[in-house]
Amino acid sequence: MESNYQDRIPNNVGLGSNRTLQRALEHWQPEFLNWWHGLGPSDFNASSVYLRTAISVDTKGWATFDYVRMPDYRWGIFLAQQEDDRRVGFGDHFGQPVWQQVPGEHRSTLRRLIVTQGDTEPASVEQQRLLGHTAPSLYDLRNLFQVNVEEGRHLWAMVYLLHAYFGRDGREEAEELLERHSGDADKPRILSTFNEPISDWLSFYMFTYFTDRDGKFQLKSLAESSFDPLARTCKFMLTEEAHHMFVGDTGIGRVIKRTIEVMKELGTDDQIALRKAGVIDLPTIQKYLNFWFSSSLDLFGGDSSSNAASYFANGLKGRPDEIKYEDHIEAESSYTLELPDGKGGIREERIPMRNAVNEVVREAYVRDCEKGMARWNRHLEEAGYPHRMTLPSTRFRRTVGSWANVPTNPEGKPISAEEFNARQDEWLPTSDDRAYVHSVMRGVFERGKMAGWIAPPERGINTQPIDFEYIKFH
Ligand code: BYC
Ligand code: FE
Ligand code: FE
Repeated sequence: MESNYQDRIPNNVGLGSNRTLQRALEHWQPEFLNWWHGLGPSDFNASSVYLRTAISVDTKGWATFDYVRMPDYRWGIFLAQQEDDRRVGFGDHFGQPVWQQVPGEHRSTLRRLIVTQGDTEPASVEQQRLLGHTAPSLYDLRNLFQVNVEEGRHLWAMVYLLHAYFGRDGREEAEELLERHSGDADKPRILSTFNEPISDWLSFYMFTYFTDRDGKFQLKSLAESSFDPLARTCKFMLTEEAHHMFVGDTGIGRVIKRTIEVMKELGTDDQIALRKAGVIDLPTIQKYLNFWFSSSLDLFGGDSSSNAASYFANGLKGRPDEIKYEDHIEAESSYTLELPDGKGGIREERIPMRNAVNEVVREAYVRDCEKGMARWNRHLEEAGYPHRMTLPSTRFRRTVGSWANVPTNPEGKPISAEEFNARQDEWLPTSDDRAYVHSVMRGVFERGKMAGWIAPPERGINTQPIDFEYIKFH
């Protein structure tokens, strides 16, 4: 299908030839813009931002860079190219042709998966809406807004599916995606992490590293779906996701790098001295990491899940990179879970592999998270410091699954609730830590200047220099 960039809603789905759908989406568009103005980035809507925009899906030319006012961003509907003769890749229908329409018996389940995915996208924009005021540089401010407009586009992607394939129910769900709000007492966002405030840039980098990475794994799982339009939508979304995780990965790396520089200058790792010098000490960074990693682990769902088993059996949602697995049916296979034994120890239990899909995906996620650790720890090693950043155990501070509300230490050893309460200030950000981190967050809006708590990036965006005018204020 041709990309049509001139339409009011840029798309490669032939929207112009489906008047009913086009009209429905054109009706939703002002509601989206209304939401953007009310709950999107605060105050910077008149500024020109050096942004990339998706204009087509071919590998070379999908993005163009230009100055754009965010409300004028061309939020479009783009699906990856349809594969010829694509077949169901896993589960009970393995090998059958994929579906171009929603099978009646899977309608409500698919709708729920799409709504859950769609709900996270505007949620993250809401969570990040005030961060612009405290951006450490124009480069970072631009990256924040790039992430925000693309999460807005991801919402469009899910809303397109709801409108195009789910009739009136779908249209109602699309409205509700703009009615639930992050942290709202009455109508919160669906998944836990998306109701946590992101009120400082250290949290933003942790979120883009850990939570956008959940996005990567969930999108990869949905990209395997037998419902082909969903698979193609998610495949294209993944190309945008890489930059979001890059922002987190390099952001955390730059914070650590700056702290090391000041540790060297001062010849100390003393927290009080480092805080006096305006940088974020390593134990505080580790606490933020513990918080966002453990929260993001919950997003994979229960470790033993009959939902996950039926998604897999029915071909609705698979495993990332399904092709790498030997057995695509998994009807006979099993998986060993480590569970709390209720007496302060750990016991093993074998469960059917299909019920363990959430856990299998979570494991792959943890391995992916470790890559950043290795990069950040290289900075520490090269600087000659023994300190290392570590991922806490997947049992630590969980609120979903078998380990939910089982107190453990960061190494995953079950401990008493008293011990957890007594020691949690060593493991998770305290109100003092948060107050300190907030105190160093002050907007730096001069070209090429960088806040004192973070090192400059190694290079700019799209081969531009680091001191490029990434934002023009008006
Ligand atoms: N918070 O059977 P279970 C992204 C619910 S991030 C609250 O284990 P299942 C992005 C669960 O819904 C990717 N509730 O669940 C990143 C279920 O509810 P019901 C988002 C939770 O279904 C950054 C119940 O607990 N995409 O794109 O196997 C910026 C039983 O659980 C939570 C998706 O999530 C939680 N953390 O797995 C922007 C993909 N966890 O049925 C964007 C779509 C579980 O009892 N969603 N529950 O009412 C799914 O595939 C699944 O819904 C889940 C849960 C993987 C989330
Ligand atoms: Fe997204
Ligand atoms: Fe993202």
